[in-house]
Amino acid sequence: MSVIPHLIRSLCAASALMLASQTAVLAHATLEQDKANANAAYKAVIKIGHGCEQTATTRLTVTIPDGVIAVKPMPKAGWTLTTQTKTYAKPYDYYHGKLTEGVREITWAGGNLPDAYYDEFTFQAFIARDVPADTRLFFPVVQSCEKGRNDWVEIPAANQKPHDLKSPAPSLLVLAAQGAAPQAVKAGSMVITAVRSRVTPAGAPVAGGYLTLTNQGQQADRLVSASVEIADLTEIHEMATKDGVMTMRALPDGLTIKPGETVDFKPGSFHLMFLKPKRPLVEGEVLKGRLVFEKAGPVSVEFRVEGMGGNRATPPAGAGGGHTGHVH
Ligand SMILES: [Cu+2]
Repeated sequence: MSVIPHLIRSLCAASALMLASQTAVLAHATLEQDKANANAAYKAVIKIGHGCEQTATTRLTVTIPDGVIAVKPMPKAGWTLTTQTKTYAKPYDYYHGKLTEGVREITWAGGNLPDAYYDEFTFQAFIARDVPADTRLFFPVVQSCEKGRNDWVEIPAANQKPHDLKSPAPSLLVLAAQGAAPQAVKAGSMVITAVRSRVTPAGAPVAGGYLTLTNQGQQADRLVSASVEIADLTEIHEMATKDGVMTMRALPDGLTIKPGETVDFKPGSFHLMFLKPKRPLVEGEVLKGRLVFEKAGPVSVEFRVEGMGGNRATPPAGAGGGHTGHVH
C-alpha cells in the first residue's frame, strides 16, 4: 500500500546504476577517441583513471593491433619509453609507399601515477586504408602498479560488447576510409596522382600544393603553371638545401619532367605555393585547381586537403619537413 518501499527501491536502483556507470568509467583503461577513419591519421590517448589495489601505476604496456601502422609514441616526463618494432602481418599502403614493419608494442615505465590521480598516455598512428569500416580494433593494455596489475586485455566474443567484460581492452571503431584513394589524372603522357594540400591556420600567408607527376611518354614535358580556386596566384617552388641551409625559390619557367621521370611535389621539395589563400583550408575539403603543361595543355585537378599529419610523400620516420622553415 505504501509508496515508500517503491521509492526506496527506485532510489536504490538509481544509486546502483550511478555506481555501475561510475565504475565503468573509472575502472577501465579507455581511448579518448573511440572512433577513427580508415586511411587517416589517428591520435590515440589512453586514459588511466586509477591504479591497482589502490597503489600507484608504475608501468603501462600497449599492444598495437594489425591495421594500425606508423605508430609513434609520445614520451612522458618521468617515464622511460620503449617500443618493440615487428613486421606487420602484411605490407600496408602508406601514402606513396608500403610499410612492412612498425611499432607493435609501447611501454612507459618507471613513472609514478598515484591511484588518486589521472593521466594520459599518447601515441600517434595511421589507420590503414584497407581496414574495413565497422571493424573494432583492440589495444590490449597491461597496467602494472606498486602492488598488483590490471590486464585490460579482454576482447569480446562476437555476441558480447566490450561493456559486458570485466577488464576489456581499450577499443576503437573504424569508420569508412576518408576520401578513398584519389584517381590518377592523365594529361597527354603525364600521369598526375596524390594531388593534395594541407590545412592552414587562419591568416596563413601561403598554403602548399602537393602532387606526383610521372611522364610516361617519350618526350619531355613541362609543368608551366598551376592555379587553385582559393588563391589568385600560385607559384611553382623548389626547396633545396644549400650550404646546409634550407632555401626556397620560385621556378618562373616551371619544371621539366623528362621521359620516364617521376617528380614528387612534397613538403621540403618541389611544391606549389598558393599565395594569400582567401580563407583557411579545412581538412577533408576538396579544392578545384588546374595544371598547365607545355605539351599536354591544361588539365583540371582536385586538391584534397589533409590534416597536418598529411605529409604523404615524406617517409614516416622523417615526418615533419614542410613549410615551417619558409620565409616569404
Ligand atoms: Cu614555397
